[in-house]
Amino acid sequence: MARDVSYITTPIYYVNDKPHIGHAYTTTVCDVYARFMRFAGRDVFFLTGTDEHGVRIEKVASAQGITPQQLADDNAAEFQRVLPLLGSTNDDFIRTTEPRHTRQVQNLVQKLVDAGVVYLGEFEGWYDEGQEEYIPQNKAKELGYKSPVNHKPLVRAKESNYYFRLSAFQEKLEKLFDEQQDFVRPQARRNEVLGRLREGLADVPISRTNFTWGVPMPNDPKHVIYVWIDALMNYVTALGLGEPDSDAFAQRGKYWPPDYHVIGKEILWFHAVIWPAILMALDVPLPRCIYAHSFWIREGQKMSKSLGNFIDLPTIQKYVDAYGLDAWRYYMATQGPLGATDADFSDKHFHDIYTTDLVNTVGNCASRVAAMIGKYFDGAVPAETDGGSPRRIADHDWPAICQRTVAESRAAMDKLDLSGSIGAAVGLVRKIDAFINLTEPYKLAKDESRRDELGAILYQCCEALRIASLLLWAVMPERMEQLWTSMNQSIDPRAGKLQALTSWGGLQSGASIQKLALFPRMEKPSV
Ligand code: ME8
Repeated sequence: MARDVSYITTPIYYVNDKPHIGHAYTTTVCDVYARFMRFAGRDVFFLTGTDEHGVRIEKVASAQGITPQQLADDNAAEFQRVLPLLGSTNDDFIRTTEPRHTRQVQNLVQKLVDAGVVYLGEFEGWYDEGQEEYIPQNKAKELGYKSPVNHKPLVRAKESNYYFRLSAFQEKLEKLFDEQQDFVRPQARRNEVLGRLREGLADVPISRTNFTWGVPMPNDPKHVIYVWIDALMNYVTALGLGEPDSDAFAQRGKYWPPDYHVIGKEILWFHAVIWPAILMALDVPLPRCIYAHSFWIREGQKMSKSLGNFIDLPTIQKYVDAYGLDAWRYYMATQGPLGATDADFSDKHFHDIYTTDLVNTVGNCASRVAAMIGKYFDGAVPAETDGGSPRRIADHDWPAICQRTVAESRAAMDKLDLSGSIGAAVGLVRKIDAFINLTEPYKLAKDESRRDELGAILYQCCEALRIASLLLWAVMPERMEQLWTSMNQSIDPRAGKLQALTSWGGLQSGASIQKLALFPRMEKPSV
């Protein structure tokens, strides 16, 4: 059912690390969706933030000789500084050390205690210190008692902990996966989670006593709430769901539940199993979809700090400086790993996509159309109509072609199929190019008796280009706004009028058009 509000979230990023392509990617995916949906008239809330608690942060801070709060403050500021550089239009930035968050986490955990789904128990098991995660006995054996992530030995740990009664949600979760086939996407990730779910669920410890950097357990402060529980709750605390009397809830409560929690595949279990169980226990509606993307790899190799091949912020900056922010966003959104397989980032691929799609297609079409209108009509958009209705030239029903493209682009974006949505718009630009090649306006221009036809062709090209540019705005806002300026179009995407603006005929004949170089041709990869 169509909703007039939308909520989309990134994972909240750990402050033990500096921003890199992984963070930039997830943020850009959410941003493109948020911008598109706002333009389409939805009231959107886009959330990102930082995950600041846990033993990992405590350790990194102590190694640097600073307090965990200092480390969190410095790195959260860095994440916040980077967001505008990526063109992010997030509506809030939540930090898990903020009182608004910690207060609500305590309220929510207390509710879980009151509901009988959190209890105090004793536990002994194999613990991965790097991931702060217990590994089940059979899995630990399979892994040779080593961390699957950093390959350090697992340690035998014993704790008196608060437990979340995850086992009580086995049936409900299976039913959820069954009834809501799209709850986890893509399909391959859903199948993996479902497979593991069917192996059976054990209760999970949700408190720790071996360190202090976290939210204290309500009424038992020697226990600190496990960082993952604290972190997952950011999605509801930002909207005030843990304080129903708050202003935050009055203003933002309407945004729940989210359309998408966009995450990386490595954190799917927490989001697809533990989080819905917590929400069920709290009697809060579930998200529409947990979308677990795959990873960027680089030149065919996994990115890692030890290989020194991580695409870090200075590298991202180099691409942005050389090709422009919009080209960076375009590459992220259309070539990224939203599907079930990893995506390879390479200099050459980046350059090729920039050249093929942006220089040779979008940029070239815009300058070609503007140049012809400049040359044959003194830069004023010619008239299309022939006795009141659009002319049909070379069997092209442009209003229908554009309408179909808009519907396709919109439907794909709704499914978070960014490359499908953007690809539909770029496909429209390709159709314009093909139409020019077919009708050869430069030849018609020599025949004065066919001037009306020439005018109609160029009107149709320009109008279809305007419609394509509206669909491309979410991914490439700066350049599309430049294009609108060159077409004398005053468009405010915040007004949410995408549908009305994309109806055929929005471009007035007589409007003056200027030629511009939207995407300058670049020599070989310059990064
Ligand atoms: O996991 N390619 O935080 P984090 C694509 N705090 N995306 C990547 C990537 C890559 N090579 N590497 C990382 C956390 N990512 C937790 C989340 S949410 C309640 C708590 C992305 O700083 C990916 O989206 O490690 C992943 O989920 C996120 O960066 C990890 O961020």
